[in-house]
Amino acid sequence: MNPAAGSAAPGGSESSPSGPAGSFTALHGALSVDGSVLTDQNGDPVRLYGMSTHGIAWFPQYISYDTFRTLRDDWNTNCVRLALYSDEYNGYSSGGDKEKLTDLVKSGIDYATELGMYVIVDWHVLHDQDPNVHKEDALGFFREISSLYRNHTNILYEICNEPNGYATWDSVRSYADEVIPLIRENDEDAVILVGSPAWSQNIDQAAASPLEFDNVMYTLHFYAATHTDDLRNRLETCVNNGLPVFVSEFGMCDASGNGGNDFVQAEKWMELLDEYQISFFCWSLANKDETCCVLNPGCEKTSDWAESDLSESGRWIRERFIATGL
Ligand code: IDC
Repeated sequence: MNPAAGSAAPGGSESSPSGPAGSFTALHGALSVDGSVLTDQNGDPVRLYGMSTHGIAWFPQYISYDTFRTLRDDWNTNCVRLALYSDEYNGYSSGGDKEKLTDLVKSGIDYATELGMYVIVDWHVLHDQDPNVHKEDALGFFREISSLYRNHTNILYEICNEPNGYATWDSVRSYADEVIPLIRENDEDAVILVGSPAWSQNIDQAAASPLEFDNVMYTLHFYAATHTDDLRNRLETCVNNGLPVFVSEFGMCDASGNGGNDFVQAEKWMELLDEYQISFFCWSLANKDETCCVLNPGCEKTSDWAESDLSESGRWIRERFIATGL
């Protein structure tokens, strides 16, 4: 095996851990956080954007080379987020097949790597509310992935999607204080994304008491038909005060994932994200019958979609990705 290929990554072990020569990931390499800005291996600002999968236990069909190729070439995106629910139906810690789910994550990383895309490994805390509920599983999962892919420069670790309910910033912090050093034992420079209470809206609490680690960004999630000026103002204040913010999930509809899209508010969000060059990921890549999904219900294609395969959300966000440019 070519030692440059590094880890014993299954499936994609032939591809270089930083992606094919000339690819986006090969050009930008290992990322780091400089003040509030995500930067590439040359110290230049870099912006990641693309689609989030839906729960991979429910929609495994979109973990495919051709799906990601279409997202790269036809949707003009440079990164994919892999959403692994911890505690919804058949989640990693709630009855799902751990090995199968981990294999799906590995395949997703391998396809992204072969395509020269960055990839976010998202431990999708939601129903569990407090990430400490399944902390042991999270530690086991992140230990496995970060050790297998220790030489990859294209992985970002999102350690808790959306703490909510009774979860406090202190409980998130104590979770992060265990998970981050464990990932860093294997991959000392990996960029790590951290959520905050109230479904990753309370970034002001993180700003008031940031984690002690470097190369960390704080996620802010919005759903445009629900979250408007207040949350935008919070984002702006935090970034202006130097907080590194990363929008690892958003929707154009309301926070239930349904209801109508509000493209006026969504456009305001996009303008703000453009102004600060903040990374952004749309929820979600699936054909479920809900507004947030970018494929029409009934569309069975997993790649090379025609305009008519896309939902209203899909048509809008694809245009937005293309307009963003690389
Ligand atoms: C929603 C899905 C829906 C699923 C539900 C599970 O769209 O199909 O049944 O989760 O509880 C989030 C979450 C994300 C939600 C999404 C829409 O991160 O998992 O997905 N949302 O409700 N935060 C705000 C909205």
